[in-house]
Amino acid sequence: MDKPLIIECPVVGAELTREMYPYLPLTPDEISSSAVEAVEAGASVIHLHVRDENGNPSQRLDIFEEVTEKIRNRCDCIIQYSTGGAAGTPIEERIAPLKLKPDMATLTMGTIDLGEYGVFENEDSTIETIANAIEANGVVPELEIFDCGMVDTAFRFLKRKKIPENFNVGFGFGLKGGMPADAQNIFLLAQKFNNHIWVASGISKNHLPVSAHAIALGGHVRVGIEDNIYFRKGEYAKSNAQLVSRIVRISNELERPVANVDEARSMLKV
Ligand code: KMH
Ligand code: ZN
Repeated sequence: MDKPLIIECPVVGAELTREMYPYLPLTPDEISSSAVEAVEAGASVIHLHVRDENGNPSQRLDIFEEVTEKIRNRCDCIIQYSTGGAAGTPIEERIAPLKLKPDMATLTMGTIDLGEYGVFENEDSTIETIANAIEANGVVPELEIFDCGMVDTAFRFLKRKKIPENFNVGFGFGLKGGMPADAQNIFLLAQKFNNHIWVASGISKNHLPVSAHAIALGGHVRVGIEDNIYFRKGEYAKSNAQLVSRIVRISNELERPVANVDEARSMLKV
């Protein structure tokens, strides 16, 4: 396949702690360095969460600004802010960093019960508020789909023209409380969104099979510590770059080129 593979890297997320994963980047220097290494390894999109001085998840604009600047000073890449934050983050905080006008931002298409991490609430009114803030700031959304009900919500919003015209789609397979990472689910969603750029992530042990399917089917891959902390069973990944490098190798073996940042920009229209 000739279509270049976009690799998206979620470098830190909101849920992990150092106790759960010893190499977790937490400070602005650590998060930005991990992002730059991931870009050097082949990622073109960085999905960004930030942490406060205590290592807790935060949607503070000043920290997003600091981390973004530190990344931009060292490399060119597409930066996608999280508008999810952590489960329970108030809506005003979730949309606050959009004022910085990142290239992209996430827009989750429904509620999901993440078990011990809490209920990540996205009722219709929340989705609409975030979609409006994304549009008002000229940001490109990635519609996040974690279960099949969210497909219905996405199409309802699209039909009502509540989503900016230019968007891409992110599928998360194998989240606790979400859709299983079965091949038929990947095929189903790939077909549903075959007119759009779709990026698939297999959570934790689902990472490799989901990524291989996405590469083969003409989709794109999200790979990083937010979604999977293991390189192989029982062995932590040392870094985001280590995980990204493996996807680059697999894609090369499958004779699919990896997109550079300029190619990803033109494919995503950001
Ligand atoms: N941390 C999850 C509750 C996003 O970044 O938009 C939400 C999340 C999705 O990570
Ligand atoms: Zn996230």
